[in-house]
Amino acid sequence: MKKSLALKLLEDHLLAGELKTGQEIAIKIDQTLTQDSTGTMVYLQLEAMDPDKIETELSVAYVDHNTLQSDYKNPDDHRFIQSAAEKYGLVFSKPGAGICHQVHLEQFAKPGKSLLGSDSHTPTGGGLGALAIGAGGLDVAVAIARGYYYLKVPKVYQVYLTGSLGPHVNAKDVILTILRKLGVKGGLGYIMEYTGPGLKSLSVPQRATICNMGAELGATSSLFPSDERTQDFLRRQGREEDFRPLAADPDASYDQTLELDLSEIKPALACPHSPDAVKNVEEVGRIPVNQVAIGSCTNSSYTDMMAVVKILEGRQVHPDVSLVISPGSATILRLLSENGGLATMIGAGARILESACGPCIGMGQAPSSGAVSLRSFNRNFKGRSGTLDADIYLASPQTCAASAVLGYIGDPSELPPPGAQEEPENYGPVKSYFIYPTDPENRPKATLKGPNIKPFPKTRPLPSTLKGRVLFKGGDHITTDDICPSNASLLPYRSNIPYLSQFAFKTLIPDFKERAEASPGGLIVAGDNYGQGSSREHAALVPLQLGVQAVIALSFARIHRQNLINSGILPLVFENPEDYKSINEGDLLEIKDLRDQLGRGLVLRNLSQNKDIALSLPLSDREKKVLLQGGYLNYAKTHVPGGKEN
Ligand code: MIC
Ligand code: SF4
Repeated sequence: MKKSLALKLLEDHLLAGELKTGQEIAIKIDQTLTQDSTGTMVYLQLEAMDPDKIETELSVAYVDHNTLQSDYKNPDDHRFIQSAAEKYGLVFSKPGAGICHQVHLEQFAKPGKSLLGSDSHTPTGGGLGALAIGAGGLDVAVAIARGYYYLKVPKVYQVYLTGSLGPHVNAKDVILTILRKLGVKGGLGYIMEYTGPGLKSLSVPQRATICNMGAELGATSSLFPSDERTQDFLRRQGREEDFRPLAADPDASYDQTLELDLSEIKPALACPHSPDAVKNVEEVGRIPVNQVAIGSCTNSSYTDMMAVVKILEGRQVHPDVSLVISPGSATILRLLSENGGLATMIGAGARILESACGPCIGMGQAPSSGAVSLRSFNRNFKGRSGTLDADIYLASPQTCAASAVLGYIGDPSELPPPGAQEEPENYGPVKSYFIYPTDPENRPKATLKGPNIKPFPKTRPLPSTLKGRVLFKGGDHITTDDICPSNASLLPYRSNIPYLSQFAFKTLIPDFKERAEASPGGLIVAGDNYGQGSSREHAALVPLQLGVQAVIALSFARIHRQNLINSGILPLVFENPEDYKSINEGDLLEIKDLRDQLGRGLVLRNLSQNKDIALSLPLSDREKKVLLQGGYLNYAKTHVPGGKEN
């Protein structure tokens, strides 16, 4: 069979299992990345496993999310992560180095290597041909300590590109157009693989933008081949030796194909409150805008920043607009400061932020009440900006910069084209923010924990009878931002699950915690795509802390489903969608003989309605054992893929 590149890379890394769609396999992980808001949990779990040495070729611990230091909590987390990196021999990337995905693309990701990251946008690395996957924190801790990661063999979705982008169009418009066509569930169970003659017109930073927002399609990963554009990028980054050509076999077979002519793509806009609520900018009319934010791991590359500079040159930010810009890395910030780009931004009236996630995760720059904020970011879920009633739109840096000048969401073609943006001949990557591992004998024996770093909640072995009330019934596409909200006041508590649990589901209902305390051992009922968005395992640990035993949904997002299993919470699926409609909040539910029935169809008795409901719980043998033992941590300590079983 002629193979896709995705299949080739999975095959190269296969440790156990069969490469058949839907089967669970274990793959070797070459590199990991963590960021601080998920990283503290990763390193607490790594400490609980306490390996003598790490099993990856390279593991990098970034600090880019919680960089606001309004008291001791965030800096204590940074110090803890640094001490864990030093103890276990990881590279520590200090705050200021930039956003993990941008920095990793520039300095560490390699074509053909596997990369697992505790952040859903890890597939950014697919832009240079890495097999890059986002996962929950515990999966990443296991990859560091044990070298493996389990996943279901995805199908492969070919996106066949022809043509080349017009002068006002950004790679962001490509992925927004794909989101418009396929929706936030469209990539579920797939690796998105980009092919076709249009490839050669796209640089690595443009490819990375497209792969980055593959996360919003729900895809397992996104992947470009490694070709002369990849070699060129690596040469400019001073690491041409990392280049390795990689491509699918000619005439490889794919499970699905989408054809896209890049020349036909127009400036696009994701409207509130979902990245797939996409229209073309020209379709929406003149929406006055109050805030424009440019940056994030999606669109903060050097060429993106220079497109913004060219639009701002000789112009002023509109009086009613606050324009904030966060360049993606220290390397980019330095280049902009050397070539005068920064001076142009400041001269136009932009507010320059440090190279970090910043407003993308609500770390500052919350919009005013009811404001319209236009962002070059990847997520516009309700409340994520820090202002519940703000309307967040997503667009390219070009559309953002033009709108900041115009005062309304405007098509960048209303201003003269900024011209093609060349990458610098030599990026001159900044290395001064990295702390590299020392010799094993010189490493510290202990980590440094501040008072806000609390132990993670203990998982429970599966009971034989599960009985509990429906604490909350939600609709489709409930995000991890709904389950465990994030903003500048909550992010400092990412190491403190008991505190965070007070805010569970706060964007949807005010009293989830009180409900959970009044009916211990409760359940959650939801519609399609439950747990979409972030990889944060906090969205499983918070319900675990509150005693939740199971979630019953029409379907689950990939990373969140695994996080639930890792935490010993059952991800149950309605066999018949009508049953979802019939269940009410407060109903008392029961499943008998759970341990014996696991992995088969389950019968749930709705005791309040005297009605039986058929559920399914498709599990691999490994997942079954993990649930029976009550969580992944203990299981992984001794498990060897394809080897002796626990
Ligand atoms: C996000 O963009 O939602 C985040 C914040 O980067 C998350 C990680 C987190 O919740 O800490 C992600 O994408 O996984
Ligand atoms: Fe950071 Fe935003 Fe990217 Fe998440 S999506 S890693 S918060 S920049």
